[in-house]
Amino acid sequence: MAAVRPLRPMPQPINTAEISERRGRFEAPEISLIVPTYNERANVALVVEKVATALAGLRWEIIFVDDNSPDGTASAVRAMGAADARIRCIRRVGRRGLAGACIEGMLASQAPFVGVMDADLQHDETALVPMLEALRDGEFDVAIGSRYVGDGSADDGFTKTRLGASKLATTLTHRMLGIQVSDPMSGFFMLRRDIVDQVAGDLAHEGFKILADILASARGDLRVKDVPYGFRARQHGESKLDSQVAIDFLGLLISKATHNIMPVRFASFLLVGALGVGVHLCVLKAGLSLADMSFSRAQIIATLVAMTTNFWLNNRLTYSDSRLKGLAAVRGLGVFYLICAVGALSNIGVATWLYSSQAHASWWVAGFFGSVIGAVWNYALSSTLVWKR
Ligand SMILES: Nc1nc2c(ncn2[C@@H]2O[C@H](COP(=O)(O)OP(=O)(O)OP(=O)(O)O)[C@@H](O)[C@H]2O)c(=O)[nH]1
Ligand SMILES: [Mg+2]
Repeated sequence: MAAVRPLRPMPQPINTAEISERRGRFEAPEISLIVPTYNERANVALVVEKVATALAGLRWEIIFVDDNSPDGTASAVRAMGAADARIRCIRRVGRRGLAGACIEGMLASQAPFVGVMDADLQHDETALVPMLEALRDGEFDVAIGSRYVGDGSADDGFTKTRLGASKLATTLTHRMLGIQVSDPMSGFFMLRRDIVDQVAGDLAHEGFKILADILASARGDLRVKDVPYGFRARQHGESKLDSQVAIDFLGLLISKATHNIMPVRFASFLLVGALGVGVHLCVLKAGLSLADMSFSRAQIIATLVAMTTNFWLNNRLTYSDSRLKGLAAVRGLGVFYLICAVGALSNIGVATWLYSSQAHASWWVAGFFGSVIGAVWNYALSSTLVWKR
């Protein structure tokens, strides 16, 4: 039998020794520290200074991943990189998101160990060496900077409300994802680079909680070392934490609890939809009781208000990375009304058929599947026609 001719010439094995001989010797770093930034110009030089002191004598690099900050963070980083090749900047244009930025930074690393740290100096850089030591001898896969174990504390960095929210999020993560680490909400951690390669395809790019996602995606297979540290107050600039982070987090929990069957964005879309049902009922009640309207008039107004609220919330939260503004938002709202109207018709059509004498489904099965069809339709078409993803 004739040998199959390869479509492309077979690649020659890479001779790394020859390459370093030809180009001069540059040893790869042992650790890459990924620092996501958005409007952190005033902090980046301080981060480099503190990290350089903490990691003195080690082979390190810092990769800042900046989402095109309007304050010029990326150019500040590049200016530092011009004088020190250990400082690099990935500038992402037209995209936003802390988790996505961390994933890209980690995948751009050449080092066997990658760490993630915020740019606002809330994380204590002196914990980096103990983290690295925990990983080096192979006893642990992940080292987590923890505020809730041993000498760790969150007192300086959190208000009482923020501490309460962080503890609630931790409990939800423990219960829903079965992750039993002390601080799964931590944005300060280090792990082996090859673990990132293994789970990268399962990680959600939306949201803030990349560590919880990595632990959930590895399905409990990682050996974790807690490294206590004191969480500090933000040095300069403003927090980027807002209501979108909360909805992204709930979306992530639902997505991971369903083993990625439900995408994070769809989970957020459903959460917004659930809020819309609440809005609908409140407006309906107000129309009937306060304005003395007929049921059908109150129902029409409630439907329009709920659809408009849903559009606004989805535009701010679910699709914040492709948010529509001005005329594009008005056009988007019109298309959203149309999609929802067809979604409602398909919901009613499917449910009625299931409940009919041909299909014999019980009322709740018919109602449930009708709603699922309507929700999937609304999501699929909104994603492609309104927010054009
Ligand atoms: N690349 C990128 N970085 C981001 C984005 N949002 C936040 N960051 C960075 O992520 C880090 C954490 O953000 P913070 O706003 O400090 O959030 P936090 O620490 O959870 O909240 P605070 O305790 O209120 O500071 C900071 O270095 C931010 O600059 C984003 O959309 N893209
Ligand atoms: Mg912060």
